[in-house]
Amino acid sequence: MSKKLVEAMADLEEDAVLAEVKALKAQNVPALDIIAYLQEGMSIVGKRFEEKEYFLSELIMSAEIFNEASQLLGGGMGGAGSSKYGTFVMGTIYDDIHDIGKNIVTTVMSSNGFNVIDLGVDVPTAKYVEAIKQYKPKVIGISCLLTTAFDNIKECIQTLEKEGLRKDIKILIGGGPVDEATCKYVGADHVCKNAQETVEYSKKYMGV
Ligand code: B12
Repeated sequence: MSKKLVEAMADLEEDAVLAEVKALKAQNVPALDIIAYLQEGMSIVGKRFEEKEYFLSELIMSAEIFNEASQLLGGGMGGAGSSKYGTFVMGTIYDDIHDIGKNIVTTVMSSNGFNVIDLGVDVPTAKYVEAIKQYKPKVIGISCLLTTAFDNIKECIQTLEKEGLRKDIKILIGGGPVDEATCKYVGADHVCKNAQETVEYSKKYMGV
């Protein structure tokens, strides 16, 4: 556990974060472990924002530092792998523009051999419907960081059911505040806490 990296991320100490990421990388610490430390630091940023110790400017800064740090990891998270498994359609639900976690998951899924279709952020239900008809994915992912957007996921999944598109696909959800109760509430199949879990679940489901 790199307490130093978690704390530097939480305190928004950009230089210290980048130096620690470089040091961990030099020690061959796996990129996904480094991401997990950064993610933990980001949860502390979130808590401080909730407690009004941080404001929107700090949230924006945290996103910039996180993105810079993950660029240092670059190839470590895997580049575009050859797609030997099924298709995975991924997006952030409408009204939500958080995309750091979504981008990590799509990068890691792609480098693990899935054909990834990234629909971006603030994705309306119609775009999921269109993508499922066009790409026929086996698994779809919906990212959501805002509790106020949980009902949007529910609406999206209900629409997929009405359109007859739900039965052959598994729907994964993820993002900071999403948990088992959310999963049940919105009618998804599974909640994943990180990218590796998403890869493992998808491989298992697709019989890989
Ligand atoms: C950075 C950040 C921002 C940045 C986002 C930049 C960007 N490009 O994404 C900016 C500044 C834009 C932002 C804006 C806002 N934010 Co904000 N933000 C955060 C923060 C601090 C970190 C999120 C993050 O990137 N974490 C790091 C990544 C790596 O983790 P992750 O997203 O959880 O992803 C991992 C897993 O969850 C999983 N995963 C993620 N998605 C998926 C999807 C699938 C399918 C699967 C399988 C797995 C998976 O894999 C990922 C990798 O391990 C969180 C705090 C938190 N605890 O999450 C608040 C937080 C999410 N934000 C919050 C709020 C309130 C807002 C604003 C409303 C603030 C405002 N007043 O304007 C706006 C909303 C804008 C909008 N309409 O979306 C609240 C939400 C509270 C709530 N109850 O809903 C939080 C929780 C902070 C807090 N504690 O108050 N935010």
